Amino acid sequence: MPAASASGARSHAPLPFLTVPRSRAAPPGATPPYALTHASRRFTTPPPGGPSPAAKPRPSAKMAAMAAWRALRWRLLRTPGSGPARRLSTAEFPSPEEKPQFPGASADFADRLEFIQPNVISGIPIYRVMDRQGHIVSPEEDPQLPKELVLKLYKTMTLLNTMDRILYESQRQGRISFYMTNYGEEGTHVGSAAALDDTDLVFGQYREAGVLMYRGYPLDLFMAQCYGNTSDPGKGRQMPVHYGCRDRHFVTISSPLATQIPQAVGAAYAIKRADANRAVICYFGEGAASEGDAHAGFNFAATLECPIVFFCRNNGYAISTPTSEQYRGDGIAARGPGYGLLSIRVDGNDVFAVYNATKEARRRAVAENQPFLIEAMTYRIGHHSTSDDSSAYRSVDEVNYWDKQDHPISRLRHYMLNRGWWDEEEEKGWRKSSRKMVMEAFEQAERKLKPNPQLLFSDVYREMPPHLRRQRAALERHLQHYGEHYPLEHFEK
Ligand SMILES: Cc1ncc(C[n+]2csc(CCOP(=O)(O)OP(=O)(O)O)c2C)c(N)n1
Ligand SMILES: [Mg+2]
Repeated sequence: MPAASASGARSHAPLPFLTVPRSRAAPPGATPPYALTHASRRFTTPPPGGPSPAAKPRPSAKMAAMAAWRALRWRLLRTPGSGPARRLSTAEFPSPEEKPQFPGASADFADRLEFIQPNVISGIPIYRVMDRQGHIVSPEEDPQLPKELVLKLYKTMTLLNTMDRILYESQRQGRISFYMTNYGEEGTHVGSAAALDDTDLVFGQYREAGVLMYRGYPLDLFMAQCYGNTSDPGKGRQMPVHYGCRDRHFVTISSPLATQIPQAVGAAYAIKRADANRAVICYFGEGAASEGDAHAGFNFAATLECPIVFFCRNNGYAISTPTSEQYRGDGIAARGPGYGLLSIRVDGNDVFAVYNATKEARRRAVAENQPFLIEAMTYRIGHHSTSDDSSAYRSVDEVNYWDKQDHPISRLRHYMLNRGWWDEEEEKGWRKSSRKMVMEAFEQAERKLKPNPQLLFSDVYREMPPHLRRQRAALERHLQHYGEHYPLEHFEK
């Protein structure tokens, strides 16, 4: 049984990450191991102490050149930073004539024409800790989190759900311009956020509000951002849900898909160079994983050996495109080994499975400077955004299944009820008080003024360039002439 510490952390049995070989190091103290014998024209390991002078063959010029090349190559491969990460050993390549020597692959020759099946890695299992009724499946995987922490997970997940309902409705009533709900994906946010250190740097896509909420971002600021009011740190210049918070190490969301991936890798590389004992976590949807930036990010993270956890939320859809039309391989986890990433697939609706996988990936990413890929399987219960109507491309029955039978919040609630940590009364009380908190923040945000429109032009350049000054003056003139057509009374003067 794993031991639980006071903080709730525990020592893990190794999780089933799909492994990829890192440097296959030569044995310590190894010397260029090849000696040429005349008879076989094969390279063999010299006996300890080296071959006797009498036994030494007289190599031809060509063979001597080959031997010299081998020795040089061996030295190069043993020099850190030179050549591929792979190291050759005599055991692997006893015969240069029969074994491939290409620097780009570690493989044998094949003498039959055979194409590799696309799904060599297929049906990657989905790691889980809890079943749908909230029972722990195998006790050795139970993270044994203390009650207070489990309550925090549950309260964050449900608070996020309540905030989503209210902001979604307020968009429908025309009070805010846009919104994206997180319904059904609360377990991926909160399970992963709980497994991170507070100073680990988060790069999100846009559907990870629960990560920021878990870090204590106040409801007032969520609302201020969505309303674009004077309390919004972004001064109303971003669409709703584009949160960001320097103090909580959460990089501001940007809409173009996957741009966060190479940025996150760059940040992880900087962290590695600073030896900062921190990790970067980069969230993205399975749809964003089809972007070129995802490839670039994965490959740079692997080759530069960066302390980063790639966290893919595979929620079944990229707007209206189902996963069945997005890829032909086995999801996103199957891509990991191809890039050299340690990879795992988890049940994203099982908050403990997400927690365990992220905790271990984060620990090893920092300790070993290597990137990890987690594919969290989940389901987007809401429409993609308020600009989408998902009834056009999926059935109500499909959505109902996830909402009623496989929801991360009800699974955790079952667990808490099973343990006697929660009851119906507490549930009712919490639902009521959390709704009140959200409503208060919402009403306050709505009452506040919007930022002065002139702020549209600031904060990009230290000194405003002439073209922006001209545009700012043009806006001012426009509002002087036509101001009565705008709700200027709602804007700060
Ligand atoms: C580069 C780019 N292309 C297209 C879009 C439009 N777009 C916004 S979200 C989205 C779907 C993304 O799906 P996924 O990554 O699976 O995330 P999910 O919405 O499912 O959480 C698309 C195509 C965009 N924002 N950026
Ligand atoms: Mg998706």
